[in-house]
Amino acid sequence: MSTSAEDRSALLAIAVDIAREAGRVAAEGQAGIDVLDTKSTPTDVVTEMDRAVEELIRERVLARRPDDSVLGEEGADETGSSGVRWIVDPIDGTVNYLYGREDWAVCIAVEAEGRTVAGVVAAPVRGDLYTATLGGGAYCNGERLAVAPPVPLDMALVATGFGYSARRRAQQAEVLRTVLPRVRDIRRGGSAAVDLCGVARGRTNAYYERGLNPWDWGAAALIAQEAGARVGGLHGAPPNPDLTIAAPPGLFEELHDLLAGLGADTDGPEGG
Ligand code: LIP
Repeated sequence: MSTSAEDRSALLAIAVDIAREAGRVAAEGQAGIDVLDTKSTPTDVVTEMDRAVEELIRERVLARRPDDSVLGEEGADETGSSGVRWIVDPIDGTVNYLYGREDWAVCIAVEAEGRTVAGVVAAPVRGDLYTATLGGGAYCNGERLAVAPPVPLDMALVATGFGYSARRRAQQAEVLRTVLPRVRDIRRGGSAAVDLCGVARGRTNAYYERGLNPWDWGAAALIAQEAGARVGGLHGAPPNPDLTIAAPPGLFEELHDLLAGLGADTDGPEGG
C-alpha cells in the first residue's frame, strides 16, 4: 500500500494511542517485576510484562486495523492482507526494566511497502514520547528534534550496546578497545531504541551496535533519520542485525570506516 502524508499521520496517531496505553501499563507493572523466562542466554530475560504488553499492543492494533500484519519481539507474527505491518518491541531495555531503571521503551513501527512510514518510542518513566513519520520530521513530546551539530570522531560521544552471548561480547570488547581511545567517550544506556532517540535529540553524537533486530531499530531508526541522522549498516546496507550505525552525515562515514576495519559486524575470527 502506498501511503500519503495523511495516511502516515493517521497511522502514527493510532501507534501513539496504543504506545501511550502500553507504556502506562508497563510502568505500572515495573515495581517488583521478576524474570519469567530466558531466551538466547540466561541473561537474555523475558518478564511477564514483555508478554502482556505485546499481547495488548497486538489486540489494539488488530481491533483498529484487522487486515494489517503484526510482528513482535515476543512472538507475535500475524499476517494480514493490507500491506501494512506493525513491528513491536513491547519493552526495549528489558534488563533496565527488571532492575527498576528508567531507560526502557515501548516501540511501535508501522511499515508499508517495506518502508517504515511511522514510528513511536515511548519511554514512560522519563516522560518522553518520540514520534516520526517518513518525510514529516521527528518530535519528542511535540518538540521538533535535530541531531547535534557535526563533530569529528575524536570529539564524538558515542553510544553502543552489547549482545547476550559471551563470544559476541568478547569481540565487542575487542572493537571497543580500539574505538574508545578515538572518541570523546562511550555511553551504554541499555536500550537500543532510547540510544537511537538520543542521537536524534543530540544527547549523543553517534550510536552503533551489532545484533539488533527490526523491533529494536524499526521506530527509533526512523526518528533518528527524520532528525537528520544517517542510519545504516556497512557498505550502504540498511540497518541490519550484523551492524547498525546512526550518526549525522560525515561522522557516520568516519565511524563506519573504523568499524568496518575492525570486523564490528562479526563475532570475531572464529565466530563468523
Ligand atoms: C536490548 C537492547 C540493548 C541491547 C541488547 C538488547 P531487549 O533489547 O535494546 O540495548 O544492547 O542487546 O537487544 O532485549 O531489552 O529488548
